[in-house]
Amino acid sequence: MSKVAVLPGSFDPVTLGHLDVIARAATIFDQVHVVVVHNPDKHALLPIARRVELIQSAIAEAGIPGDVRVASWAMGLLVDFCTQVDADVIVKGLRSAQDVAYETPMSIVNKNLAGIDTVFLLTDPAHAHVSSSLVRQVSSLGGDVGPYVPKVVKDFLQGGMDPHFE
Ligand code: COD
Repeated sequence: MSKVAVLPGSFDPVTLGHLDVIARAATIFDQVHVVVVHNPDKHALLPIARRVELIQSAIAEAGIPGDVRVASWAMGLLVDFCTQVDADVIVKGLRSAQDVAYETPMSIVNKNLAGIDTVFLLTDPAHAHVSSSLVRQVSSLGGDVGPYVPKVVKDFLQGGMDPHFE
């Protein structure tokens, strides 16, 4: 039976840590829906549509195989998106005990709301220190974000944008 996963985040912007989790989820599940959701607790840098484009380009650039789809969701609960795509599980990445503390209540609430489990993939240690907020900070201060993000994101943030993004 085909297994469908939803991989949510704010992805502002998508990082190499996110991309690694997406690639690994694509080897485990038959269909992966990466979904960009606004996180009201975070000050946004990029419009949602731009984040979707950057994820799509990063997936293509990395040659991630499998059925990976990218969408955004602004219609309320994440579990409603999960129902819409008939998902079996939610997938999240974990970097630290802090992530466990942040993700655990969301996982329990999503289970209570819709009976859907959350599967956690441990970060690749090479990306354990990487976060979108770190990237936003380094970028805003003129530093090199190359070690933390896909090339398409680096190019976008550092101004050498593909005309596709203009
Ligand atoms: N390595 C591995 N994993 C990583 C890395 C890394 N370097 N960086 C981030 N991750 C993981 C995060 O732990 C997270 O699992 C995922 O990638 C996305 O991270 P972010 O930072 O882009 O996204 P968040 O944490 O801001 O996203 C939070 C959501 C928007 C998913 C959440 O707020 C949500 O589900 N909102 C929907 C509203 C809802 O339904 N609420 C009720 C239920 S709680």
